[in-house]
Amino acid sequence: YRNRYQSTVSTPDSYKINGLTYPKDTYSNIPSSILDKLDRNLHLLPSHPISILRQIVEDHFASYTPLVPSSAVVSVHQNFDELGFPPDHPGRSLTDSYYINNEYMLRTHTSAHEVESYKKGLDKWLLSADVYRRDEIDSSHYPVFHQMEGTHIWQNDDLHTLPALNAELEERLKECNILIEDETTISPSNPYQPHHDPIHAEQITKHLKHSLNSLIFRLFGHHASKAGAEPLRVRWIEAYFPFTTPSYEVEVYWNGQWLELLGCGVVMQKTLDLSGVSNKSGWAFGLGLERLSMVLFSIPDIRLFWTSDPRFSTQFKQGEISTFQPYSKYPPCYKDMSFWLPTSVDTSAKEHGAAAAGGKLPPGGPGGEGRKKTFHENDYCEIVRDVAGDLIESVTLIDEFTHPKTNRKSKCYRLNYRHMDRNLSNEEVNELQEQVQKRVVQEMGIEMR
Ligand code: FA5
Ligand code: MG
Repeated sequence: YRNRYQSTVSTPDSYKINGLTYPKDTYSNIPSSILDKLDRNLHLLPSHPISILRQIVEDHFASYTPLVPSSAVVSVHQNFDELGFPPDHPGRSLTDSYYINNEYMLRTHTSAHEVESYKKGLDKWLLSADVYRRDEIDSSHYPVFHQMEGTHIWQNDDLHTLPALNAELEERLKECNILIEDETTISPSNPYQPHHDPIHAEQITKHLKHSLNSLIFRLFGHHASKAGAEPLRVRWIEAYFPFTTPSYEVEVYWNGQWLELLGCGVVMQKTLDLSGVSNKSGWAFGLGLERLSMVLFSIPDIRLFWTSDPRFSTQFKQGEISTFQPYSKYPPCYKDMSFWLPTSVDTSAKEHGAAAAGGKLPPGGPGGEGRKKTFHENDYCEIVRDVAGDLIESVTLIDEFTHPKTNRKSKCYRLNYRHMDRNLSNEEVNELQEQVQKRVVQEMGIEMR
């Protein structure tokens, strides 16, 4: 899948992305392993599962305009400020997001394009793109993934004409062995917006739920045909986003646990005002294409989307949801790593709070000391990824300990390595583990036990 030329270049002083040069500063925190992904565009490769799913969703919402933004670089303003993220929101932190510099970043969600898309005057649109987040490591999390944003807004004067939609779909879902659980309510913690007529807000919410439930029907409707299959459980839960209220998330029960597929809600008036469409209201959703593909195509590990093994890529056909036939799964190899955290810090207070407040530097500076002194799991995981690439399957905290006398804290992580396409030798894994050790000692100021 690799493109013939690499349009992304990192020098010590700047990033060159899509022909534009961005000077680096103390915010810059994008490793080359992430920059390499900027040219991949899995969502645009015709017979890649991510793209197959994108096309099916676009078919389903046939009257919505499909949009594809040209670059993953957005301003911090677009990604956070325009959407009403408060200055101390943890998502802004350098431990959670990839910054080009203090003004630009790799988008963390497709919602970063909401305002510019409403500004185009479109009332119904879908937008698919790669998004970037520093995150934990396991089979359903990857630092690059793909989202699809969908919205539908109406002139306020037209809202009374919204059709009542739900009854028949519920029946059809039941016939297909799909159980939709929804116990969400409107409450002070998940309210309608004050300027909305509650009747209209309820209609928009119903239209949103209907639209997404009918997408679920379209995608999972074949479920019933599998004789004796357990019902597919889908649930709506209340959520919070700074740019919607009421807000919801949809989860599906898969492989013994609830897997979050999407977030959504009724668009905040402030966002619409900023977009020059104050006279409109409506809904928006953002769905994780990998998560949904994993369930639909039975893809067990999120890293498989990035493999160039033809045994993966030749299995899928445009327009078709097929069951992934695993080629033999190679054995995992795990290694534990125990270390003392740097002594001078209180990790608990900073774990989710080292935010880049209002576009200003967090205390201690993002790249230098502040980072060395405060242990954050995302920093640890990123070094692991940087060394091991897709050979790392999961990183799990298995033990924590505070020395009763010295008060020093230690952590033990289990690093589970597995190659998707072949066996890994013990020597290879030892070498990776040693490299990780060396780098975390150097870069994070921790001490091996
Ligand atoms: C958002 O990103 C919101 N922008 C969604 C939204 C849009 C809400 C419009 C309201 C209106 P969230 O952070 O929950 O929300 O991510 C949305 C989806 O992306 C998740 O439900 C999940 O399916 C997927 N996702 C999140 N993190 C990862 C990850 N590390 N790897 C793979 N998929 C992920
Ligand atoms: Mg979420």
